[in-house]
Amino acid sequence: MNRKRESGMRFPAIADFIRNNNNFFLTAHETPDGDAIGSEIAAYFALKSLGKRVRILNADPMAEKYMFLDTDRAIELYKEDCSMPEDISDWVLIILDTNDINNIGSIKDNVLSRVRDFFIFDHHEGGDTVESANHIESEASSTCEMLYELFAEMHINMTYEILVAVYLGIVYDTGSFIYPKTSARTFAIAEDCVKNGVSPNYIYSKLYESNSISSLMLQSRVLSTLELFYNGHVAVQTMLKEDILESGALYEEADSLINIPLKSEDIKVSIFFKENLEGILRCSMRSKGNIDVAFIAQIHNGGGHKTAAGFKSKYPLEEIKAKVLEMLNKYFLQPKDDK
Ligand SMILES: [Mn+2]
Repeated sequence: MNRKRESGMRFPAIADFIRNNNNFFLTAHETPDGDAIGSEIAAYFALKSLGKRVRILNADPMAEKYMFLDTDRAIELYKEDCSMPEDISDWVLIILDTNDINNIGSIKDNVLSRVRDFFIFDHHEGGDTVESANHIESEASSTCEMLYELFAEMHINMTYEILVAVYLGIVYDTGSFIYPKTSARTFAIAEDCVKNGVSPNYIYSKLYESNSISSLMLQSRVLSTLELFYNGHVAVQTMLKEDILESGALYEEADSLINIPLKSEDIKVSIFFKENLEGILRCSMRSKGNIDVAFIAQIHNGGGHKTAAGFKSKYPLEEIKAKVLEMLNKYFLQPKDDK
């Protein structure tokens, strides 16, 4: 991306898109995380303040812990009997926190295909081939960080509701200001949020101290599946449908379990296979240092960043596990089985 400060404007295309339209749908990637929800809420209030009509429509439910951001109860879950505007051809769609239109679930066929136009606003890698209108900055820490800077450039009044959503998205996507894309501007934006009333401790408690007992039980089950490969450098955890049902937890409560193995110094890659209640198997990967896991996701029609990526598997568990482990071969001299 080019941050052309000389020309004065960094976000001319999306700013025009916002100015030139009046009716907006907002969406984000499937199983929306803190940055996806934070982005939707921040964009919702910003667009509202410009007098726009705005609806947030997601393919998957959001985790309970994010609900406090949605003070207008604006986030809707797409269902077949959802009431859609009669003038939907006068509406446009902004896709946040993903640059892959296959990653927005049922919104693709039910909203994207029916609106007049759409715009992708994102910070993930792999957007080089995106042909639609878009603004993608793969070195930004989060979509929320980019939105803050867009709204600042558009002179939008940053209310508490916008700032609290922006702050939450940044904290989530930077792992509390420690992941590689955390920059001085990330801190500058966070500082402005805190100066204007956002409480870091309150957001911490919402994000990390609001889990249910059933999610704790799910965590204990998932951690018990831990397997190590490549001389203890690659961790694999697995969650099956039964684990969700028997713990009583929600699928989205497994969100952060992939980060646990990375707390061990030796673990360089953490892989998490998780099956949802419909039996769809997803592979998520996180890595440290110079290990690129995005290429594995891209080969399987997924996406993400160098150190955080994922895809939906077409193969059964054992088969896809073998394939993914094999692809990490080039990073590790040792054989994959630690026997
Ligand atoms: Mn993000």
